[in-house]
Amino acid sequence: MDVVIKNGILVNADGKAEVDIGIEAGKIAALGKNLSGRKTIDASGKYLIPGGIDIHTHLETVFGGSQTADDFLSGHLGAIAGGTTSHINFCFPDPGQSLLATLAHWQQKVRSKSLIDYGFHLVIREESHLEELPMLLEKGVSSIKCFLAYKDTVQIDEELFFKTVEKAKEHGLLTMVHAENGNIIDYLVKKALANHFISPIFHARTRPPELESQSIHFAASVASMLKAPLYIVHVSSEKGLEEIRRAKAEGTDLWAETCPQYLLFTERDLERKGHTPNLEDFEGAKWVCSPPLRKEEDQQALWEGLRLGLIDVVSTDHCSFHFLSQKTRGLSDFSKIPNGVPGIEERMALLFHYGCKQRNLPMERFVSLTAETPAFLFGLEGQKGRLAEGYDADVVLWDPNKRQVLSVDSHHIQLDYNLYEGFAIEGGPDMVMLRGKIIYANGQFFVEQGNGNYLFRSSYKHSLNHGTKS
Ligand code: DUC
Ligand code: ZN
Ligand code: ZN
Ligand code: ZN
Repeated sequence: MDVVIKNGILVNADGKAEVDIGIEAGKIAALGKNLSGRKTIDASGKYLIPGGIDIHTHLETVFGGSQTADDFLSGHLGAIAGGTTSHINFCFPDPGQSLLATLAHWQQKVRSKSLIDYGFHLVIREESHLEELPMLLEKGVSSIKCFLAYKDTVQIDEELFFKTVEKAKEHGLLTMVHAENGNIIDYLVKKALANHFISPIFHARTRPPELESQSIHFAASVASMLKAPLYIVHVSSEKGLEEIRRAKAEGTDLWAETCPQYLLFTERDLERKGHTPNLEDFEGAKWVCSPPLRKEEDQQALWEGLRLGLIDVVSTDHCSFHFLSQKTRGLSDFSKIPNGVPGIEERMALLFHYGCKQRNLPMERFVSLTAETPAFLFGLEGQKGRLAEGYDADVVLWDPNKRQVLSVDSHHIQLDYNLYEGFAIEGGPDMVMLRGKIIYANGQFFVEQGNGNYLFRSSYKHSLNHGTKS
């Protein structure tokens, strides 16, 4: 073996084991006792988990007219420092641009910067995109995304959504949906502004949870009618989760995601007072994302949903905008605050601390939510998301007792604030390995730009036929 990792507790979604990991040519070559190799790593007192997979990121993206603060390079630095070794980013076609041209453009953008492995979901914006769905699997793209919100920009109508889910199924693609009723949100926003309600809290007040649950209900009904698979991104509310529960109980092939911000903040954070001169009342803009942050009962319902398996994936929706130079575009109009929050760096540690440590979320479930189920759904089964023979040796040596105080002063992403500033948590990666190579250890990076591989993904059907999940 090239490398053997000894004395750790290996965790997969289906169990834990005290075994050595033997690595050869970037792959896991053996799991067992008393393996020997040219190099040995001691993992005493640590967990060995599969590298995190964040399947919901917006790096190097123009969204709502603003360029995200993080490009692929800074986003990947943050990802690595947090134990994430693969991600899938959204590619938005420009109006009139084809899906294949969009994909080529994004592959070009990331290539020279990448530190970790990356894939792309394509966003469906117009009817002409349907013609290209049969070509996507050949390009290694097994998922597409539809927006039912963001009127007049990326929102599509119900008819195009229906046709997309129908054709995606036919061609082995998984449809993802941002489920909020964009038409009614648009009306509520205009009405609020006409009444001079301009501050960040009105972002939440104009996007009530009913507009999420109604939209999830619609999307799930389409999936049910068509017997097609559907993935609901960033479920934020108890009402939304109720729709997930109902659809799953009826046997719809539906999968749901939530993100750390919905588990750890509430709409009260939109009313925070800050310390920045002249912007004291605008601090809450840092927490503006869509769907918006909700109430404590929603948080509790989401934690319960994680435990019960109603929520299948925790990803981030990492979409970072600087506070001073970007969020302030909405100083006198909350609807102009760029929508998005960071998370790619903190996702794993937050779920570990607030989930595993504070709420007894089993380690197996942590691994399922952060790596194995994302890999399974998004066509990486057999490659990533598990520590098993033949899989890529993406191994994180996770120290359950590592103390961290999250701060803008120590994060690796490129952003002028940290959403979790001052959070004192326990747990984090000591060492991160991507395809058998140590890329991060004890706070130091050992990786060069261009290191990442394009994730050529297969159809979700492949996972259903061969997968380890039932
Ligand atoms: N919501 C956000 O907050 N940012 C990016 C996209 C989205 O749907
Ligand atoms: Zn979204
Ligand atoms: Zn309903
Ligand atoms: Zn998103």
